[in-house]
Amino acid sequence: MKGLRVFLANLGRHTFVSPDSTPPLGILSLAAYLRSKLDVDLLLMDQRVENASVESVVQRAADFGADVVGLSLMTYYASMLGPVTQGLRAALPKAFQVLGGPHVSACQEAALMGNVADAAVSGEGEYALEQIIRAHQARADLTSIPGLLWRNGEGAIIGNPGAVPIIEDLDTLPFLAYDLLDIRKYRRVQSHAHMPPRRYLSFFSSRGCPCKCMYCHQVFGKRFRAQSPERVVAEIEHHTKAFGVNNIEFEDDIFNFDPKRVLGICDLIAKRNLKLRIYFGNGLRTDVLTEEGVEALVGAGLCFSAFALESGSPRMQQFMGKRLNIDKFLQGVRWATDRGVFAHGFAMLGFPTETEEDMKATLDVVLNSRLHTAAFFTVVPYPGTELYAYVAKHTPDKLKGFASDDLEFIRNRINLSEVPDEVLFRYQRTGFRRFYLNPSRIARIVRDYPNPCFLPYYLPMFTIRATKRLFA
Ligand code: B12
Ligand code: SF4
Repeated sequence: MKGLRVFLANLGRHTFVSPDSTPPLGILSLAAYLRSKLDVDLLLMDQRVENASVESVVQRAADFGADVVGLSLMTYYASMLGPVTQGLRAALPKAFQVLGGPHVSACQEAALMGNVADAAVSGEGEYALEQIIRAHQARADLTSIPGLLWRNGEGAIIGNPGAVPIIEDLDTLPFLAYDLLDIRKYRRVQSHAHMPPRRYLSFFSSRGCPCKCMYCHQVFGKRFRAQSPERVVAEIEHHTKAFGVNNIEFEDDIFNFDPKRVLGICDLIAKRNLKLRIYFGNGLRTDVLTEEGVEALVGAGLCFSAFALESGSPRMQQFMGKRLNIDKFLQGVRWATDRGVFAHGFAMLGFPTETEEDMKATLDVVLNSRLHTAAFFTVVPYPGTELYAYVAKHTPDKLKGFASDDLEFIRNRINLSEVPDEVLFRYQRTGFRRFYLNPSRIARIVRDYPNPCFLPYYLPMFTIRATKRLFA
């Protein structure tokens, strides 16, 4: 195979409401894998970090002369698929267009509706994309690629039997193709860790999460698979040295699921004297966190972590399937903050069946915790989740006029709970206000914020959060 041109784009925009942008680990992993297996020329584009228009995406692919275009996206950006794929079809009529990422995993064959892409891959894309490219090059048909969704000559959407194969041994994956990305662009925008702009790299060291939260998409399945400490640290060392960066963020769903692995990673970071500053934008799970693990992570450079409580009501914990032990949550946050880690909390209000008492319990836990910052979200049902199926079955009227592929989606004010709208949104406003307008919390933010010299940059962000929904 020679000279095939593969253009991979992460679709998205960063907006005032969602200002964060992180390196697109999906296409970075696909690119690394493809070049280890095939002789291909690769061009990567992150529309989100560039805030580029649909026309720019098409133009970039056309200028490159792409033979294969891979588009990665969340459902949030699905309304872009029609214009992007039609634009690509007009500019590059022969290019094979394939969709992937969380949107396809959540929406399956529906991801191919309303656009002209040729195929879509649900779940992990490495093996499947390799096979698609090989088939495209050999002009072979696509019927033998397990689990592939594709459009036949008559335009019908076909789902091949079987499942898209997953990578069993994540140590076999080549290092992320960071050399194909201009990482300087990411220091100009907010990262997932809600820290001021700075030079950093993101990593994803495990796939699959055995937990059963009803609002989650579970892109990587239920079985936890992880890279070994040696593989994780070798990749970190390679990239941080190559780019002269010491800030790293992990995006894993449940990084600390295996406490021994955590200790192994920290031990190697210490032995290699990597002098890292480590951030968990997506969080550490508190019911499998150990004090020894926190101690080791702090020794390895941990300075920021998110902690997802979601609800302070034990009844809601059972209902939503998260089943977090609330005392362990508070203890985990304390272990971290006692050692100087800056802690950000996630809370959700407004689950189906949720009462005012449940909401009060959530506010009580968050307000009385040692978290430095927190976000109170209202619950939104995303298609493809168990939560969405529950709402569609029990209260279908609540889904009327609700478009999850809309860029304004995040502003949707849906109320799935038992309480009237004004009560739900009052709890959200009160949560933000009481949390942030607390002098001792403000003092702790100032004391513990990683990189204190950046605090002045943080003030506008803090003000936005402190006043969020305050006047709505
Ligand atoms: C980092 C992250 C973000 C970043 C941005 C990510 C980005 N680069 O664009 C930020 C913090 C901005 C973010 C925001 C949100 N996020 Co987010 N985020 C993540 C997180 C934690 C990690 C993503 C990642 O790096 N994964 C690792 C890589 C390797 O996986 P991957 O990208 O999925 O790629 C693999 C496959 O999907 C596939 N693949 C990917 N692309 C392609 C392309 C082709 C052509 C092919 C064939 C295959 C393929 O192959 C890859 C390798 O196997 C995921 C959780 C998760 N488990 O992935 C949630 C996740 C993607 N987010 C999610 C959600 C819901 C959101 C929000 C809407 C949350 C909210 N309510 O605010 C917002 C969106 C707001 C907005 N304005 O965009 C959902 C997406 C659900 C969906 N249906 O789209 C996820 C899956 C979380 C979950 N478990 O429910 N997020
Ligand atoms: S712990 Fe996180 S990744 Fe796992 S099911 Fe719950 S929300 Fe999803």
